[in-house]
Amino acid sequence: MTRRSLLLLCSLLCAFCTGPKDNPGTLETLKMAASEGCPLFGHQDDLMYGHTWNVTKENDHGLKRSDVLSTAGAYPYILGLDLGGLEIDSPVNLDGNDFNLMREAAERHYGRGGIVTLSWHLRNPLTGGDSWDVSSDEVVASILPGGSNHDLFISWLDKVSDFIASLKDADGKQIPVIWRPWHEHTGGWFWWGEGHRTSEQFNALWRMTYDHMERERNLDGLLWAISPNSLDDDFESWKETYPGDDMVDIVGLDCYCPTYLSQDQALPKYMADMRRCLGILNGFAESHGKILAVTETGYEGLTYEKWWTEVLAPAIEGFPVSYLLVWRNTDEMPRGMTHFYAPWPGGPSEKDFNDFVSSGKVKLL
Ligand code: BMA
Repeated sequence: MTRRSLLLLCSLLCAFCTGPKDNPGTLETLKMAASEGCPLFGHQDDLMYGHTWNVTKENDHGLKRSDVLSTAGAYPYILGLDLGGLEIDSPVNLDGNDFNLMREAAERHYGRGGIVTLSWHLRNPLTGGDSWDVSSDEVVASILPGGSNHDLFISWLDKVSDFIASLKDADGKQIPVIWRPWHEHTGGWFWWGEGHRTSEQFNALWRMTYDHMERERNLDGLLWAISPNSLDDDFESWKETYPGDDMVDIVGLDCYCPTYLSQDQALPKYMADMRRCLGILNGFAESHGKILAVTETGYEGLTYEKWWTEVLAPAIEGFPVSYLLVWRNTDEMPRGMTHFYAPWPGGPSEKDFNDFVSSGKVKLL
């Protein structure tokens, strides 16, 4: 049998499955959390740095610290990490995390019983800029088969695949991960986003990524998460950029509390956006047999003390959300000490986060 007909046979077989399900343990944990109405709590870069500490800078292989742990006494269930920078052989990711320490963090977290999710803020393969470089609308076309950057991009996918394959459990087996490429594609800020390619090109991009990682590289245990961002109008249109049931396990929403509005306006808008978009995604997830998640959320700086119990909890109440992930806690943003989304000891929402956890409406590790 030729390689081409073998690939075709694999595609046909997969078309009869409801989705890529080679990660039963993690899948069942997520389904259970969704059915219990108690999402698993996630935090981006939780083990890598936090309020006034950073394992890369301190070369700390202990990997014990966590702002969530020091606030609430337990690690987050989900650890988010980002692979941006791996594609250009950088030793650190785009936020300065050493990739070897990231590997250790992923393995340590999995060893503790947690779940790892990976995103990828990759460079722009056409211009050499970053993910936010939207100066050309030809980037996706250039990496699809036949495009001038196709081979380069496949070499990038191989580097990411190598990293994922190198994540091992105590028995030397590759650990399962929630893989969330091409996130926030319904927004216009990333080169793969709305306005910078057609819907068909996006779906082809996803398929190419999926085929390469699953079929060429045979990576085990990937759960594929797609995560459109909330939109002010016509969120329903996100479905045009859904690649297909055979290539997605989790449909998640990226929805942030807007910082460009005053608090009085931002909090109600966030709650309304979350409920409206989750309602649409939930209907979709149910009819397609997929798991619902809030793949990114948060309120930068957490300046509203009761954000957890009075804003986030009611915003997701009643939806079968399997996990929710808040973004990173860093003091290294150019505009100052505001880029914090998880609680920290002494921070404004410390008590409220503990109330949120003890209410049983979210689960830590
Ligand atoms: C964004 C910001 C950036 C960061 C990127 C990838 O939302 O936090 O500072 O580089 O995520 O983590």
